Amino acid sequence: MADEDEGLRVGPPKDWAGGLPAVGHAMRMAYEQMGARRTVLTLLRVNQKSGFDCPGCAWPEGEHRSPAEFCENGAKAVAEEATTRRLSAGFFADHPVGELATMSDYWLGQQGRLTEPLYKDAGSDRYRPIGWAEAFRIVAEELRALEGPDEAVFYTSGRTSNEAAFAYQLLVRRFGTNNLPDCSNMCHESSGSALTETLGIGKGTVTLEDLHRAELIFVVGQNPGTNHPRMLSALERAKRGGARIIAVNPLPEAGLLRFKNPQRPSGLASGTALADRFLQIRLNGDMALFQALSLLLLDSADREFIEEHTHGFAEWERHLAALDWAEVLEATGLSRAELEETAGEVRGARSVVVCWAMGLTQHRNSVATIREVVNFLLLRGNVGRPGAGVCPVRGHSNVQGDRTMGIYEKPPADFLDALEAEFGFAPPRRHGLDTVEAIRAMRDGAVKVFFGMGGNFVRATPDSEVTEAALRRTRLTVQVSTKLNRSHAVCGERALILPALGRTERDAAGYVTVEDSMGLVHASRGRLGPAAPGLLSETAIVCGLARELFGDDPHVPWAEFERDYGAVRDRIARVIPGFADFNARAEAGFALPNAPRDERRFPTATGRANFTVNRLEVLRVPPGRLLLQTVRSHDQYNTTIYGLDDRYRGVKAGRRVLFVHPDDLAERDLADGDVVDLISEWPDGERKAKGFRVIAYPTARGCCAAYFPETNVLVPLDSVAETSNTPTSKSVVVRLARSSPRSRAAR
Ligand SMILES: Nc1nc2c(c(=O)[nH]1)N[C@H]1C(S)=C(S)[C@@H](COP(=O)(O)OP(=O)(O)OC[C@H]3O[C@@H](n4cnc5c(=O)[nH]c(N)nc54)[C@H](O)[C@@H]3O)O[C@H]1N2
Ligand SMILES: Nc1nc2c(c(=O)[nH]1)N[C@H]1C(S)=C(S)[C@@H](COP(=O)(O)OP(=O)(O)OC[C@H]3O[C@@H](n4cnc5c(=O)[nH]c(N)nc54)[C@H](O)[C@@H]3O)O[C@H]1N2
Ligand SMILES: [Mo]
Repeated sequence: MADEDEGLRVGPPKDWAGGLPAVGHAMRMAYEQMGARRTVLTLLRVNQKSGFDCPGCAWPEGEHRSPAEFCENGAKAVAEEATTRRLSAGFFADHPVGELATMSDYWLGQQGRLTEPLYKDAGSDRYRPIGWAEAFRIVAEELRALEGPDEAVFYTSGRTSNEAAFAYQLLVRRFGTNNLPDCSNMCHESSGSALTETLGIGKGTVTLEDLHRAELIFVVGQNPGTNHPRMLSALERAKRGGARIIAVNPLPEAGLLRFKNPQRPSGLASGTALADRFLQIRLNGDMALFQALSLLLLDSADREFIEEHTHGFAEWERHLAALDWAEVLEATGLSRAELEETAGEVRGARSVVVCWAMGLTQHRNSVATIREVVNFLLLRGNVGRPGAGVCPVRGHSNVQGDRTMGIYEKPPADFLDALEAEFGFAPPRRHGLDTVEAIRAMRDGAVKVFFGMGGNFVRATPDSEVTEAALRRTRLTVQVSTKLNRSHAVCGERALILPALGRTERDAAGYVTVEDSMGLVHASRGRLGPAAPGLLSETAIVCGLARELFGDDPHVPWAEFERDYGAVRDRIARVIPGFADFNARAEAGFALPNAPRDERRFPTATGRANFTVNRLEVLRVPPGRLLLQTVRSHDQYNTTIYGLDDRYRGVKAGRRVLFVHPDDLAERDLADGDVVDLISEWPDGERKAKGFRVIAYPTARGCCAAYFPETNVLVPLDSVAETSNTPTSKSVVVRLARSSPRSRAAR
């Protein structure tokens, strides 16, 4: 693999995000991928009423869309899909699978759109073109050859439309398994687990309007300047309305500090200071933070709300009273004064929203931490009233919708009952495998077919070496994809790549729909011509396979689904609550019912919002070690690498970097510019990622950060969050070892 880091340069980090450089940067990338005309055509249609939903993130659109709802990273996501680059006819003849497996994620992604179905036979080392009928026949053949349906897993990434997702889960359950792991298992699963138990809904409870009206907004464990840039406009608007913002993060992320809104001329010059307070917390210190704040606020509890709507308060209050301040200060790295001042701000605010993303969800105690966020909000009645509530900020543009459609390995009984009533077959009741369990099952030979609806399973998952071996052990891997990625190269004995239409492209079967992070459902309609004549939509791929597998199916009209997505929506309307009259309402868009938000009703086991007792455990790092978090750079979308810069953090032309506090460097006799290997120690052996250039960076003490997916190799498969089983990608104990400059090039 070429050393892409050769030109690596490091400068000072920025303290503001957005502004003209963001526009320029996005335009340059879009132009490189698409040329001038297409750049204008596509970027004007992102998130417009008659256009397509941005594949970038799940942040909602809002009422007043500016003519170009401009967002740098949204533009990059669009350009990546709408690129005019195509994988050439001879590409796979020239590049055997073994060679592709050595190429970087960046190189793979830059090769352009997939244009035809491809097949790698057992014993061959090359993909060759194949017809769709033949491809479906191979998948059906391998599925039928299994000893039981649970020997197959069906993964989903979060871009899949509602219609495709509904058809897909139907195919999988019709086949007979609930093995439907998804990217959510690695993402907001901890939020879903905690919120379902405590509030009775696995989603957020605020609208954009609530955010605009909030008096105090916490942004915890999230880097919106890079990952949800349009959220900055909402935060800016809230500030204009008088809101205060508290950022809780080990890193001083540019977007949290100051925002120059490219939408408003006045925003370009000086920008708006966003965070009024920056709590530079240690990794994994959030549970201690929220417990401490709650303790300080106990005397200002909303007794009426607690009495009327909640359960478990007295026990929780007793537990809090025993909180050990020394542990709080150790876990958070914050001072008591900072905590007291923050509590004072909460006390003075009539409405509080807490927003969060991966900084809260990817730790061993994530579910407990998020439960503690809920306790904190319930204490002062900050759920189910205007301007207040929980706001887990979702990642992939339709990851929330996919769950609503039944992409879930643990489907609730009432969902399965509704499917059974509608289609007249008995769906499997036994829970299926999540992402981590699916890897274990493939590793152990218990799962023999892997089907991926989008995504890049091999690179998104932890313990890269273990996971790669697991996939290579399967009989067949099938990847429904738009672009080449490493999951095509690290494959089963037989392998198929099925190229799909993207969001930006015209689809003869009609528009599709998606659900954003705040539970609004709306239509998405691509206008560009398909990247190649041979592409099928994801729904068509599902239906084509279903027809091959089930023949003339008396239960599901697959051919009709394929012709007209309206027919899929009619069925969704009858199966899933909140979708009545779906077809009539889809184009205008509508909000899904949300009991806590709409009615202050909490459909939990107790019928009330639950306070929960969570024992504080300080994550103590052994001497000499650091706690590593794996984050996104500004130029990537998960495993898709748009470019090699991380502008806001001052990094140019390279990715193998490690951000460490200067004092932690000094303690280790290391200096900015040194090259180190990262080693994670685990009972079953050490894991190593080689050759990272150290950057002296103002992160919290004892903590460090590097980019994923390069560092996934360090996260052991069995290091997961309790309950949600999410890999602990934000708290990996590592040792640094000085490395020879040569190992920089090695992977
Ligand atoms: N451009 C772009 N947009 C994206 C994505 C992308 O890759 N690129 N990915 C999409 C997806 S799938 C998702 S899930 C989201 C992810 O959105 P984010 O969650 O913003 O993504 P990360 O880069 O993982 O950033 C984690 C943030 O949490 C902080 N953090 C880490 N650990 C802790 C902790 O213990 N406590 C606190 N308080 N903070 C912590 C980190 O310093 C960092 O700021 O973005 C979505 N949008
Ligand atoms: N260490 C570490 N690991 C992590 C994380 C972390 O913070 N740290 N974050 C986790 C999170 S939050 C997530 S969500 C996962 C992401 O996991 P995934 O969703 O599996 O990964 P992506 O990189 O988003 O998938 C990119 C691929 O999707 C395909 N694709 C893009 N658009 C489409 C489309 O419209 N249709 C189809 N069929 N395919 C398409 C392209 O081929 C592209 O290569 O990674 C997780 N892994
Ligand atoms: Mo995600």
